Amino acid sequence: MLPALMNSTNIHLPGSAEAPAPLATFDFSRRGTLHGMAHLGGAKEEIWFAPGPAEAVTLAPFEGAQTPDYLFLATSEPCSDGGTLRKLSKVLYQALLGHAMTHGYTQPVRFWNNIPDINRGAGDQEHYRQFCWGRAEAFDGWPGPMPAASGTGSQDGLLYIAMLAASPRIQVRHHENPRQVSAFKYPKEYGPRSPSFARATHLSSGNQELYLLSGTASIVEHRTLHEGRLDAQLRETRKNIRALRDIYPQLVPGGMRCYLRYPAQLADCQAGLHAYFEDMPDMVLLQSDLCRTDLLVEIEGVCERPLY
Ligand code: 3EB
Repeated sequence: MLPALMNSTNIHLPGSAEAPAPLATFDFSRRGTLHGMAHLGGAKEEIWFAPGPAEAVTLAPFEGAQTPDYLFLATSEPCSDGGTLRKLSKVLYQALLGHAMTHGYTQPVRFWNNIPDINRGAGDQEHYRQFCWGRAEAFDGWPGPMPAASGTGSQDGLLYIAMLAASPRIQVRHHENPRQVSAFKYPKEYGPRSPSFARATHLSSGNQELYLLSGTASIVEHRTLHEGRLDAQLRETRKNIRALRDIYPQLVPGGMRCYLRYPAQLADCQAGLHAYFEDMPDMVLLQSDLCRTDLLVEIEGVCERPLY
């Protein structure tokens, strides 16, 4: 592969026949990357393209871009305690869902959440649980289905939330994982309100399609398996990803990300990725805390049509 191509993962959203335009860029070098050593032949940034034209959008406090088919909005807000996190998550999600509807992008298709000090706080005060509570309150008034998402940590005191939403022209299907209880049906032991997301979301338009996999970890039914064992968690995660991929067996992995909790486990993680994810050679590896303290690793990404 050409070195120039390896610095960036390009993801193509389905839509009209117009030429692709950049809709959203995730710059990993600015958000907790494990520097050069962490990359498995992967990329320093991930660029999402959609059929154009694209124009910049500001809907305070969100910034992003829109094309005829898609709206991308994101914001980073300082937030240091659990109670504020719950309120802020509710307000931001309500605003995002509102903007999507008002501007005609009536189908949210993916959220990305970076939660500051995600595991701080005891019991239901834990930041992740407070975030889930506020997010669930926002979805209480939402008639539509919940889309794919990832929920990972941030270390800079900022709550980052991004939304990708699609126009009614795009066909959107949400999927659950037969090996797992739906996150929105997790029992109360994981928090007062369960996480609001689908395991995967499939987009199609004409003969184009893209399959978005939520953050996927070593969870079977609703329990974390293989506590403290990175290799076994990676193997279980592969089984969960395989179960999602089996719904669209014609698609192959495109841009994939792997979040690793402990940088000291980098070499073990790379060995596991090579062993169990050999068909995902361009995976980006990022250090991040995860939503359950017993999770060591989480993988998300997209599946796309094979090039040939
Ligand atoms: C899980 O399966 C792992 O709260 O948005 C994965 C993807 C996870 C998304 C979220 C959380 C979220 O429960 C954690």
